[in-house]
Amino acid sequence: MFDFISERFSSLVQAFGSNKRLTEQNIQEALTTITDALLEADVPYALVTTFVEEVKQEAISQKVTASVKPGDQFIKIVHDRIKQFLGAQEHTPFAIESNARVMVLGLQGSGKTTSLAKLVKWVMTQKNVSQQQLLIASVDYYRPAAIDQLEQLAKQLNVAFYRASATQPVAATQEILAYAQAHDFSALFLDTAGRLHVDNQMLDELRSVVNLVQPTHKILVLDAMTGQESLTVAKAFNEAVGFDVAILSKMDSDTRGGAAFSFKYALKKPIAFVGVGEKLTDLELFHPDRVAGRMLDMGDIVTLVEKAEQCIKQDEQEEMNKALERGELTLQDFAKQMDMMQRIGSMGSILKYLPGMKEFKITPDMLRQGELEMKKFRAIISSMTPEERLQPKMLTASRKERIARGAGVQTADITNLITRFEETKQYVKLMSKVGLSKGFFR
Ligand SMILES: Nc1nc2c(ncn2[C@@H]2O[C@H](COP(=O)(O)OP(=O)(O)O)[C@@H](O)[C@H]2O)c(=O)[nH]1
Ligand SMILES: [Mg+2]
Repeated sequence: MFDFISERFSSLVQAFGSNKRLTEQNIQEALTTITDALLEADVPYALVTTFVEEVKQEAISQKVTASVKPGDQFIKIVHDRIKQFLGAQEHTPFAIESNARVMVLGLQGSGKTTSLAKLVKWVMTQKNVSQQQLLIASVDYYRPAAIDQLEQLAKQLNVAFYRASATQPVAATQEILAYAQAHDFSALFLDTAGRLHVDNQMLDELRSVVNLVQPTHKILVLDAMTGQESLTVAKAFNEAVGFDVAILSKMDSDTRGGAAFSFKYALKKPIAFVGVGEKLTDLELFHPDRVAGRMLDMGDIVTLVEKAEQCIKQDEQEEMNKALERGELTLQDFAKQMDMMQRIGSMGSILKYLPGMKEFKITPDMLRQGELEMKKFRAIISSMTPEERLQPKMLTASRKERIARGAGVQTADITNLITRFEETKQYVKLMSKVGLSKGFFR
């Protein structure tokens, strides 16, 4: 998510390895690195200067050079400053109370419709929320088929969807509100129309809809890929209709992270969530402290574990834990594990949450190889009979040939799978012996 910034910043962490002595010169060099990284990440110039000046002042005032572990302390100053720039100490709690009316605003293509659906999915994972009480609707009559897109998503979510018979935003809004009230829905999620650029007709339309709905949550959706430009867009929306929090979409793309870095400071409003993919589960709460850690390539295990919990059902997790504790992993479990991994995200996206990964220099090619291998393994296992999955020993040459044909791979791939599987099994056995295996991600 913050690859770009963290690639530059991780050199800082390395250069200031814990006991390194700080001099005026290497502090100045570090500040230059920070300046360059932020400018390249498309953070506005004035903001970069402010940030760097604050880091410098603090470094001087704390007499970093005299402390025991000056390197660590300097990195901590940078970390804390980033955290402060990104928002408060903690993330902004986001909750849907009863009688909530949630509206998303933003330009066309910014990710409003997708983010609205992701948000509903997220709300459904919260305690005290009954899925039956949620209603999804849209007043996007600008983009053809926009409402169909949302209806599809509502179906996937298995949440009620209402299509107004009017095709004019204000009349449709009235209908939707009446419907929500008549059927006792406790939360309404309303999608709105955008335009390619900020435009008065859109803002007028939004104002009238907002006046009618009196939303409890006005959420601005911004495309992180548009960099600095997104700050200008946010300001325009803020002046015209106002908003409470933002969702920054497409943080998984090769965005340089500048928009996320600058948002809170420039708009004085928090980012509540970031979108990290096209799937409905690809929405993360925005935690300034975790993000600061990621920018410095310190990893973000907490988010990874949360992601795993969201994508993997409790009973699946427990079943896997049991298999692991017994130390009796079968190929079936192995396939299941790969399947669980896949649901959390691609290998590349998972690695991004682990600390110090930049140092390993994992190339896109290595990731492709890994993904390919996993795909092959899954195909091979699904071409096996249930007995073969339980007892790989029975895989004779002729069976291997049959499976290879079925899975569209070479027999060597099957041998490779068995080797990997045996290694994993030995490892798991060892772990369960020393009592370390507490499951997949714990
Ligand atoms: N990779 C990625 N794509 C996204 C994300 N959010 C939205 N998109 C894609 O961006 C495009 C526009 O999204 P949509 O919700 O239709 O935008 P809207 O016009 O504002 O409603 C769609 O193809 C989405 O799949 C995200 O977080 N990551
Ligand atoms: Mg839309």
